[in-house]
Amino acid sequence: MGAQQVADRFAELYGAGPEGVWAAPGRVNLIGEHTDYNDGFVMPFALPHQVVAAVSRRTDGVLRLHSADIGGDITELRPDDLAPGGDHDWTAYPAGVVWALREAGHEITGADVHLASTVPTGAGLSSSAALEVVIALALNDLYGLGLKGWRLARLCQRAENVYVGAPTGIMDQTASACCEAGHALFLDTRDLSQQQIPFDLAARGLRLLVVDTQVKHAHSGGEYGKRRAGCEKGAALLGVDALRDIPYDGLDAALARLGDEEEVVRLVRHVVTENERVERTVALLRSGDPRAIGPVLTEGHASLRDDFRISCPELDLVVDTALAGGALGARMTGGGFGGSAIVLAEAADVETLTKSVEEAFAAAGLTAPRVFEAVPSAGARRLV
Ligand code: GAF
Repeated sequence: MGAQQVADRFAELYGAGPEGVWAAPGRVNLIGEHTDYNDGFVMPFALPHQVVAAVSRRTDGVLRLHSADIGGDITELRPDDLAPGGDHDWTAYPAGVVWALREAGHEITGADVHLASTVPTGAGLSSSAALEVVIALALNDLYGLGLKGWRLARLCQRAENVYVGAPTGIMDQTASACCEAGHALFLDTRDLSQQQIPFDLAARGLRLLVVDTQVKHAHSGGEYGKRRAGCEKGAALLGVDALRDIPYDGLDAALARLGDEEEVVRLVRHVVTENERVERTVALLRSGDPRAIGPVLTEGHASLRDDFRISCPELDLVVDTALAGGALGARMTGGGFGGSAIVLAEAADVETLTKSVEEAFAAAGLTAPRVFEAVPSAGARRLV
């Protein structure tokens, strides 16, 4: 989606060109799932798929929103009237960002916005975080708010948690705001410290495929919140601030203390082992051995499927088919209950693996999956 195209459509809709055009990407999480709201480690990278927004300021307390993907009329809102709760459509994400910025004391007197997105929605690739971040960045630049990186991400997370009502962590917004091309972002969600880890699979003859199962998911539904509440219960029972505080070598002792709290035991085991998998992945990439992360990804899938219980038959089918076809590793990515899986493979095997996953879906009578190669791309930025 070109910046010029989005700017031209903005001019048609609003009668004059925009003050600027911004972009924010979706993400794939390489490893570190459901660790972010436990103060743990995550390792996402940005996709080339992005939300592009043409934006101008207004001074009359009106917020006008239009999306090329949804079509229809311009939605007109008054920032003074915005309040959390209620039924939401896509406009809740940009409106939530305006609400969160104003709540934080920033004076936003209105805006005209036209958006176009190439991030698949409901596919576990953070289309909503990309939408929040692009609006926050545009308003930040236009209104001179001085917000950057994780500060911007925190405001977007607040929009999602409080205004939209989805109890998600900080990973997706930080990924969209802070990722760099050719790198994965090693993020400590406790202090939000970041390290950009070089992640150029193509140079090593490897590919990372994303397989969108087309099973739609949503985080405002109850299951995500239940897992989060279960993790918080585990931390409380173990007397720690967050499950991050349980060291990997203290896991057995911690589980023994949880006794017959079976569900909590499974959740705690996932989070503690997943944090260790992120650290192992970082170490392997640093030592220049990207092939060796394959089995770590696959272990992560087993933990999400068996302990965290957030996979689904379609995601398992992708993982099982890919591994049977010789993939180096595979796992679901994102919040779960549908969405996408990732497959690490030798470049030479990509065609055969893609075909075998497509055939497995057809044989099971499922909607055809969407398969594409994930190339670590740039984070949010101003285009024009
Ligand atoms: C979703 C959430 F938005 C993230 O915060 C994170 O918890 C993820 O699920 C699971 O790792 O994408």
